[in-house]
Amino acid sequence: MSKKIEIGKKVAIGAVIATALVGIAVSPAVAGNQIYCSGSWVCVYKNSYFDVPLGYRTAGFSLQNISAANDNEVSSWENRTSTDARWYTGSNGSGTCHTMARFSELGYMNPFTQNDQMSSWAGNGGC
Ligand SMILES: [Ca+2]
Repeated sequence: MSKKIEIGKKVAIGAVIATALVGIAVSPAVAGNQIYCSGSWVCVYKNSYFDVPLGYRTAGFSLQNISAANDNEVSSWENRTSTDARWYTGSNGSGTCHTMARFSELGYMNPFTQNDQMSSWAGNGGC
């Protein structure tokens, strides 16, 4: 009798773990670099898949240029704010604009049109 109860418990625990794993798989908004980008921020990284943080801003920040040291270096980003953000290939909002939608991320920026091309960004809306 007691063995049957034990087996039942193990099955129940297994089901809980399986449910948790499925939950992680279908929640891309909580991926990214949760250690660095731990607040309601827009975060950018030097390498793909949220490696080597370069900086972060809170929601709604005004248009600004990327620092000279990090200009044309960003290779992935995440927007953990509830506001759309955007970035430009040129300084001062010039060049091509790309939206960084609220609660989204891009671990691998297009190597031909986006990677290492970010020169300015803003957190007060999309393109
Ligand atoms: Ca880079």
